[in-house]
Amino acid sequence: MQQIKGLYVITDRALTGGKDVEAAEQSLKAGCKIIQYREKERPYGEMKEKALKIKELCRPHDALFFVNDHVKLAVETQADGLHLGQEDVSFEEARKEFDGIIGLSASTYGEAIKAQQADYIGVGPVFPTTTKPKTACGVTELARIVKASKKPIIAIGGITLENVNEVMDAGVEGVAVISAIMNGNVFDNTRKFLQLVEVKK
Ligand code: TZP
Ligand code: MG
Repeated sequence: MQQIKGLYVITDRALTGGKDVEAAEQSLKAGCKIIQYREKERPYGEMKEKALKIKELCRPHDALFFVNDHVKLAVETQADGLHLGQEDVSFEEARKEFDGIIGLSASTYGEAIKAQQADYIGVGPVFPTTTKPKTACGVTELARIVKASKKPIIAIGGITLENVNEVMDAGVEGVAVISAIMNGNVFDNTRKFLQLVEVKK
């Protein structure tokens, strides 16, 4: 199983004015090696079409393609990975149908300890963020989770170019970013994040 580390970029249809596939392409061109297609509202057919496009874009860039929430979509697009939240189908149920990488979300120490069957754990929000209005755990708690976890931790939530060094210093394997990459010039934002994340890896 490929290691999940470094910069993990997540699409957002609203922030990109519906151009989430194009945004994914820009991020891949800038060097991002992990992309997650995150969509919670559109019809299945549209999601599948976009997911397949992003997956195809990943191939020449040797990047991993992840699907958020939807087990069926991950199976049918033969995604490299699937990411599940606390409210989604359980890891065990998903594993019966999907044999790729499975990541789980945790927002607290307790949730992270319970999620140790996952291939990696997405911990956050680390900082307050409008993308997911939930209590932020902070960097100190993040570092405590990293120490206790046997599985790689990917930090998420409110991560920006200004705080990414501090987050990496907590010992995480990588950082997942939505708004600080999807707002504005996706290519430039990705480049800037990679410059900071790569040296800390
Ligand atoms: N899970 C925890 S925080 C978060 C998710 C999906 C949102 C991250 O988005 P942003 O815009 O990078 O804060
Ligand atoms: Mg989810």
